[in-house]
Amino acid sequence: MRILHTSDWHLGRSFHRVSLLAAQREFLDRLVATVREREVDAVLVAGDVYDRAVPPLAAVELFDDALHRLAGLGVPTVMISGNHDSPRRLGVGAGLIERAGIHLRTDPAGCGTPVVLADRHGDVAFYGLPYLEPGLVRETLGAPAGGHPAVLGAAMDRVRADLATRPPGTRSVVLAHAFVTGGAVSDSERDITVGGVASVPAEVFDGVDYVALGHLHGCQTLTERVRYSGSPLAYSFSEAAHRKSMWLIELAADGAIGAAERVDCPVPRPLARLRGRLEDLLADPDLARHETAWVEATLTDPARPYEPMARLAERFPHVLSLVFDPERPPEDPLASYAQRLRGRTDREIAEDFVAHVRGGRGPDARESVLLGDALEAVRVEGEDPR
Ligand SMILES: [Mn+2]
Repeated sequence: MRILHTSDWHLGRSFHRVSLLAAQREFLDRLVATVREREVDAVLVAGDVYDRAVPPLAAVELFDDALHRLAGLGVPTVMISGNHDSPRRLGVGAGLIERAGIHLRTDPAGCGTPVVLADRHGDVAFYGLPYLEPGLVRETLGAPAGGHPAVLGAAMDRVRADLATRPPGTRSVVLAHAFVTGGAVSDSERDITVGGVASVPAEVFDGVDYVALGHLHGCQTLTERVRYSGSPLAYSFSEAAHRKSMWLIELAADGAIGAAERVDCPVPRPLARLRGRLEDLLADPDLARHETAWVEATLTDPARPYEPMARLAERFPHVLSLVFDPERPPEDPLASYAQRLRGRTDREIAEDFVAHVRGGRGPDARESVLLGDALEAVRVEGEDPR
């Protein structure tokens, strides 16, 4: 069975101030063409269909168009909600859409109920595990604890229990939206840390033939059977070196991965991260190849130059982002604010702030828990507004 695995469309997202709607439409054209030309048997979309819980109308219309085109191909599609989607909003109409062969799984209670497709070698059971927000789904899944490993483990127990009741030789595929340990992050994923832990070990998925992951935006292979497709477009400058693609997976008769091929996504415009003094960036002939790129420039001038954005735009008309990182002597105490925050969690920054305003006395254990709860509440609210 030939499977096309994609995720993290983030329909409606823009790149700095540029709308990506046309680029997202072009990606969907490539998806549809690939399904047709490569005779794909099943399409998998592993979450983050939309960028926001309440997406803009143009994004909803683009999704509607994608659904019609996928249904028109007559190729079954399995989709799950990601941490950026509102599962309840995305799930509206799922019962009706199912009749068109598009299986949209947004309810954690359905984790153990697969979509069963068949080829000449027998059945393949597809289990769609929507993004599982521990605090919201722990009870539903009867998980023994509240973190990501416990709730995803409980969902996978349901998958394995259902699989055990199926005819021997039934192949299995899981779709999940999670941060699996060992995966590489970029700047455009929203943090899902709960109780200090964001990731789950890959072993949580033991017992199934293929795991189609979403959440991390770089295409990556954790094991032969556990892969991220990554997002179809770069959503931050940290992805400048990514090659954006979909996985075309050949699931063999015995459940082995017969072949795994990367199908490239269209690139609307390359990205470039430039660094140096303004006058050098404007003069360096080596940078000519970036003149048509979307540019992030980090200026290292010791003093902030006059109107840097306008001057950069004369050479790089698609410059979108400007960062100041002035060169200073190594022992200079005036290291920039951004430098001091780099690589630190929101919680560490908040705890330092408390220490700063209280003359060096940081939060005690109780206050620290309160801070953690408050940060988590804000995060969950942002994901699932009622
Ligand atoms: Mn995402």
